[in-house]
Amino acid sequence: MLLPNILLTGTPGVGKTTLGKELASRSGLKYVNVGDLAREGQLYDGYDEEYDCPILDEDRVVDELENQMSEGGVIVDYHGCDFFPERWFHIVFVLKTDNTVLYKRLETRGYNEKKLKDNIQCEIFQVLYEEALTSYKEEIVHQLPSDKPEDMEDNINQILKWIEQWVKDHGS
Ligand code: DAT
Repeated sequence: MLLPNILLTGTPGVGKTTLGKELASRSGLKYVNVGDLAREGQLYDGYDEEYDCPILDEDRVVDELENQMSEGGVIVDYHGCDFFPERWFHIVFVLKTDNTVLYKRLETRGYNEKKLKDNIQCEIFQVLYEEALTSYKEEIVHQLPSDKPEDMEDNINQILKWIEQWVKDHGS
């Protein structure tokens, strides 16, 4: 059976991992966290001193994922989206969280002042939404609210319906 590939993107802390894992368990699609994949395979290209984190080797990430993406049925989670091949994704969801709510979530994570400020600005200026709009066809890019548990439930139900329809439309 043909299954769609879904991209979940947005500022760190908006709820991509929480939504992605729950969606995978309820849809049967496979969940891939690009941050974890990079860590496991050490898919890095240098170190960013300013942000105190390794720099993702985007080409190696793409190579690593190519086979399973061409098979379909993958949910990809990452706080960036401009380096994936456009053809990979059938739909793109950009999660969005109220600044005050996001600030509290990131504070709980123990982010330092600079990292907190940068991520909140990233959310205020809708950086990931803009990146998604310039990287994919506008009609496949959707913003989803991710402030409270009910939002996640609504998002999951909406995406499950979309998957069901996609499968019907694309035959078996
Ligand atoms: P991300 O993967 O985007 O970095 P996450 O899934 O790790 O984000 O979520 C960050 C925190 O926010 C985590 O403690 C779970 C919580 N969270 C996620 N989605 C939520 C929602 N819709 N309502 C309330 N809390 C949520």
